Amino acid sequence: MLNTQSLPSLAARGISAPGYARGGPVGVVHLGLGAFHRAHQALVFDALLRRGNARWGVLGVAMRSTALADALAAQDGLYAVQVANAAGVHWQLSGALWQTCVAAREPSQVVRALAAPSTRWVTLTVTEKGYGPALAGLLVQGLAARQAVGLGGLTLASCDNLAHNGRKLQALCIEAALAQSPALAHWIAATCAFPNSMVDRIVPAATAERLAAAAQALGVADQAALGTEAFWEWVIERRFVDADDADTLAAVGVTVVDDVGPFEEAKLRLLNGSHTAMACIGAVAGLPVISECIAQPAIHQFIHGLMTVEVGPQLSRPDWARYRDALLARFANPELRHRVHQIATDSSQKIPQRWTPSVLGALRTGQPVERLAFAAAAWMRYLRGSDEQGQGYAIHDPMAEQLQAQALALAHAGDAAATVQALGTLSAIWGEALPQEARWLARITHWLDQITQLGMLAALAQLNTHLTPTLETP
Ligand code: CS2
Repeated sequence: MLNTQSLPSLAARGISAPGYARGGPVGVVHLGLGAFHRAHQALVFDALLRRGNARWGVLGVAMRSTALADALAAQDGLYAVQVANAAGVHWQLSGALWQTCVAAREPSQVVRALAAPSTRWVTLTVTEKGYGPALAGLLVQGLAARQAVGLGGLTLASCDNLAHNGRKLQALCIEAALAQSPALAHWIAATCAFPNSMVDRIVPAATAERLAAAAQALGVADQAALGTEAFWEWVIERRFVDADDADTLAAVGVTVVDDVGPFEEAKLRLLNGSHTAMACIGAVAGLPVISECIAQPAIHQFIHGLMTVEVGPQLSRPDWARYRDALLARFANPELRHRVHQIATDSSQKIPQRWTPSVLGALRTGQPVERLAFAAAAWMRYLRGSDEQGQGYAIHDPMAEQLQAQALALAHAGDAAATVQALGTLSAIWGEALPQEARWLARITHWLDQITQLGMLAALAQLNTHLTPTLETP
């Protein structure tokens, strides 16, 4: 099994070991030990540590699940990441995780770490649904302990796919602190920094195949191995407790800006918006992974049109067309095997960031919404819980029970308009204004009918023929 003892043999295989001392007091507490953090921020911290900056060792906190935290602990926090793009594949070892624990099992360890003098940063990847009172309670307990012993504040960087993620986290913490003591809330507002940040790297959940490839490449088993693409981007707002962190992070490739807004908007709506659309389409059509979706000419044309005609023109990121082209290539990466069902998980929490603002913007400016309506219809079809080959699948979503019951009841009645009336008017997903837009609801109904009658890909081909790019491309 991979651990500190394996490092010399890995070096012999051309995999460079972290050449720095590991295991001192950590500088970063990270909440949410999923694949994304381990293949993104943790590798940035590993790069800083490799440059001799010992302040970026991480305590990796799993919120609930114990298996991964324990597997990592047994491996001394070491794990390998397979990085793949058209140029080739290589393995990289991360030494940034110095300790791991589980918030639900060892909450006091998390609070102690938050209140430790060495801790300077908190990063979070707790997913959209994680931003609730439990998270705020944990953070505020740690911050209160810092205040009580006279320590300074922390930089708390949300790395979740939420618009204005730093501001949301700040509001959540200050609200929770206010319930305890106005002085604490004031202290947090005055001493802690909550930068907005946009993080981007496609990191699928690990598979048995990936773990087998890791064992082969490393010569030892690695239960925490991952695969990812070569591309990564971290754009973070210049808002740190220690202003010097801006240069430190920039030196290893992080982009520090005054306003993350244009980057996060483009990423959520182009990358994540396309992802959720392909996830629903692919799940219903029986296409298991994103690279197989985008390899279908009808889906490629649809996603290109969605980004070019309906989403891109609204964005303020100036180079969005270049970002779009890069995305089409990234989606096609055959090594990633990014499962559509993984991306379709929690769609009710994702659509409000990924689609709703684009629909509203397009309606406001008189742009077409045909492809967005198709995506919404694909999601409603997806919620029935079985694909076009009759294969059933589970819907993993905090609203699953309600959503699936509605999708199924109405599907049996064969009434697309009633389905759209039920699922297209949920304000938690679509806001207050969209459920009033009769034209929008009518287009979803049209496509849901077509998908039901013709099948997903045939309906998509029909949409593509009707929306010829020459008429629409600006
Ligand atoms: C994906 C994201 O699972 C999902 O919802 O859309 O995890 C996506 O891969 C990342 O945000 C890419 O940066």
